[in-house]
Amino acid sequence: MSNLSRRKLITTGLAATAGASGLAVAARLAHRYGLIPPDHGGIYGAGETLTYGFQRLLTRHSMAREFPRSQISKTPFPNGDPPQDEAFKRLQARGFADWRLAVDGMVARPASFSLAELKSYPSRSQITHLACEEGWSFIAEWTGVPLFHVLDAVGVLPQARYVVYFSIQRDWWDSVDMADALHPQTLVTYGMNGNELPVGHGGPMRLRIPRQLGYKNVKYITRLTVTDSLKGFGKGLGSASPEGGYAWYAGI
Ligand SMILES: Nc1nc2c(c(=O)[nH]1)N[C@H]1C(S)=C(S)[C@@H](COP(=O)(O)O)O[C@H]1N2
Ligand SMILES: [Mo]
Repeated sequence: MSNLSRRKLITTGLAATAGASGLAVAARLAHRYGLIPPDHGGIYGAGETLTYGFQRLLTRHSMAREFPRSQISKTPFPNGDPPQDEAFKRLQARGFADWRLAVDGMVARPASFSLAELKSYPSRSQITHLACEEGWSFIAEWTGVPLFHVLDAVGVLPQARYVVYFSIQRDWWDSVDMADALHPQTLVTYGMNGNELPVGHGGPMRLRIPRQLGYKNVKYITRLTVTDSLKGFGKGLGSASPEGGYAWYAGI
């Protein structure tokens, strides 16, 4: 494939998946994280900046496979029990109307989002595979807001390098680098197979990151922190998982 047609394919493919508003956001983020060619604003302009930024993201970390609807698993397997405490049950009884996703750290405008607010953002649905490190997996349709939209809403500062995410289950927290955080398939997910995300699968919201193993897909997320260093979190290994012997980076 010639460079030109490859570029066209990537740009149109992303336009189709991310949508026009997604591309505008991506252009801003590409600029912010240095994903811009040295000649930007020259003869190439904004379109070239976007292509370069996305090519860097894509070559570092390409798109996870998406499946046709016919491949959706009949019996998805929830791993682990949902939170059993009273606080969670009260939130659940009110349809998670009081659930908040707080976003703080290296951001211009720390904020906290309700489920309804996140649902009002542009959404993306994708049929992808969730693979547990223990050897089982399933395919489901996941719906949510791309994490890059949430990050754009709070204004990530230029020195940011990671996004740390925390669950209401205190043992579960993890982090990704900015390339994964801005990846178009990384979703704050609130829907599954056309319904609300079931509590067994992390409802009301979980991170879906289909290019990494199941355990990076933390359920019941309540807080995101943007940071330039992972040293101050837990044992400084970037996640609870390496503390138990699992890799921080679980790319597939
Ligand atoms: N909060 C929380 N997140 C979690 C887990 C968990 O027990 N609690 N299990 C992880 C593991 S090991 C896997 S494989 C996937 C399983 O996702 P599922 O329950 O939707 O099948 O969720 C991950 N995220
Ligand atoms: Mo897992």
